Amino acid sequence: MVDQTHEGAEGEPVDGASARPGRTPSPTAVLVELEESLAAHDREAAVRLLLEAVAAGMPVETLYADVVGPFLDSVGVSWQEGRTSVWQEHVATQSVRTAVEALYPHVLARKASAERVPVTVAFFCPPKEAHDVGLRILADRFDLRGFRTVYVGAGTPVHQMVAAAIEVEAAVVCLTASTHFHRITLREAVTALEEAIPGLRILVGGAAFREYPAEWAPYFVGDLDALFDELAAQGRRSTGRDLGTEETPDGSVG
Ligand code: B12
Repeated sequence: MVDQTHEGAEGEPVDGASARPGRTPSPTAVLVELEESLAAHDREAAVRLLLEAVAAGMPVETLYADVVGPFLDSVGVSWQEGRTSVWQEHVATQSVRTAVEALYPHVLARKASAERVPVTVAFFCPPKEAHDVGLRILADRFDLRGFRTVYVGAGTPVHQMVAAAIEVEAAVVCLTASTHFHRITLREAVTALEEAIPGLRILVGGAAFREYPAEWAPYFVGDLDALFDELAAQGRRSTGRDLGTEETPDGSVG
């Protein structure tokens, strides 16, 4: 049974995790324990560990940036060096994914107390792109900041991206690519989206953009928090919710 009595970061309940009394663990301690759990192929321990870290007060953002990201990076290196096999990599990724999905109620609970940003953001991987965990985590970051998110995910055909972005009235589209090959497919997606939806803001990221040709610079995000501020300000302007134009309860403009 889910214990909903305990609280996590920002005092919000963390569904799916049992609280452990005591201090918030350090990201390094959680990372080491996660590596040990998955070296033993212990999915149950790995998922519990990640949920309990948040239940004990670690912000989801910290868990993603300082535990999950570095962990998956090291799995990638280990796989590249032949120390981790493909099935072991899959166990590690799926365990992380389970924890990320289980943390979504917590993300939504925090979102409920964030100022709503009247901007819709859609998230897609291009065709044949399977790496979607990074994009999924990114969607949580937008949720936490109050944006409306539509997460579509892995292997989306380009024409379907266009149809979805139009249907949900996305103002921003986030695309991910992990390899040079997928970055080429992404170019096709960017062209199609730009042709179909003038003014759409397109952002790219993922492992393929750790180094990238200069042509991608306009789409690349340096500082995520600065981007959130910029998009939120644009959203407020487009809906007249900027300072001085806020509607008062009696309908007049304050
Ligand atoms: C898990 C994994 C897989 C899983 C994917 C499962 C899944 N559903 O995601 C599986 C086993 C399927 C897989 C397959 C392959 N993989 Co793989 N995989 C990884 C691994 C270990 C982790 C990926 C991950 O989730 N990282 C963690 C997330 C949090 O990081 P991230 O994706 O970079 O995202 C972060 C940022 O980049 C950013 N971000 C991401 N997208 C966006 C978008 C925007 C707009 C913004 C602003 C930010 C942003 O936000 C995230 C949070 O910070 C990486 C290693 C690594 N270093 O990443 C290799 C890695 C990406 N894979 C690699 C390769 C080569 C492959 C294969 C081609 C292997 C093969 N020969 O079959 C296939 C390709 C499959 C396919 N068709 O896509 C290489 C890519 C090398 C390269 N750049 O060319 C890597 C780097 C491993 C390595 N060290 O060589 N893989």
